[in-house]
Amino acid sequence: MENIKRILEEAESFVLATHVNPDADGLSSVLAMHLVLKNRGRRSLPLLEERGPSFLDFLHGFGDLVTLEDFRKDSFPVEESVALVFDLSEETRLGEVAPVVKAARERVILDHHARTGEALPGLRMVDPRAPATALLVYRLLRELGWEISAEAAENLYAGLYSDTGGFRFENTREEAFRVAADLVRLGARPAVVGERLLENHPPARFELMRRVLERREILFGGRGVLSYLTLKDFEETGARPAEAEDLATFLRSMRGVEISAMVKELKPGEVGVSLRSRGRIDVAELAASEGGGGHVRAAGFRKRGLAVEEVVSLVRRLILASLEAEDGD
Ligand SMILES: [Mn+2]
Repeated sequence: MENIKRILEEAESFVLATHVNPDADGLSSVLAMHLVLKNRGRRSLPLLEERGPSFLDFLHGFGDLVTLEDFRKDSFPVEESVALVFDLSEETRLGEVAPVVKAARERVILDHHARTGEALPGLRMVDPRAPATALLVYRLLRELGWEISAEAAENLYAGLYSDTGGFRFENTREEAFRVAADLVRLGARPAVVGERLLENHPPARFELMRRVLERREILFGGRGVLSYLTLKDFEETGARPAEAEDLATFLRSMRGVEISAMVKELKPGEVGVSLRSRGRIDVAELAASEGGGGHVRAAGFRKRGLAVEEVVSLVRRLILASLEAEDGD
């Protein structure tokens, strides 16, 4: 911690990065730190592989994000900078941004995931018990005694709110509420963040939901549920697969469901599967048996070279087998 504090206090310029397909926690951590650094007169480059997702465009500083495509190497002293990396520990999760992060003179990694792959080299502030990386950013800023503006506070609140599922997941402990209260005191607006995160879906998503509901298959007397989307669905609705991201969670929300699955055709020859459980069935184990991974309640895997219907059959068998096994316990 002392090393990390010293580096942050001494460095003049910073490259900020998060994982590919950034979520509210990763992006809010980047942008909160970016605003704080700017306020302190430091140079900060919040760098993304691609344009940030539009559903997060309410985060303060969103317009400062730089995509790799727009990044001009000669305009920023990367080799003299410190790279701050948020919400990931593995180099592969950085995607195309990895070479820039590795070119920095030092790296500081803030993360709350249990590491699975090869670690990105650098100083680490990692706490798998922390509900969000945004909370680690808050801890670090408090340790440094740096001012957190209302805008930075609202970003951090959005990350914390999102990764705790609106303060309802098991990772929500006392500290999450204490930090949230302090962020609100500093100027974060819960109603604004809640509305932007929960009630701001593109119309195309509702057409996807209609199709998902129409095709839902109830298994094992309502203890399992399964649905699917094809590339044609995404083409016809104009929605991207990212907009179907949490539909497996949506299916799990039906009373009595213990395990849910969404099968999505991502590109020709590639099908993704999202699995959700209420906790009695370990979907990380199920996903691992198919070469994927995740957590007990949320996991996934990908299949190449199989048609959507074939993957649907495979997932149906997996769900039925896991519910039968659980019945036998
Ligand atoms: Mn996170």
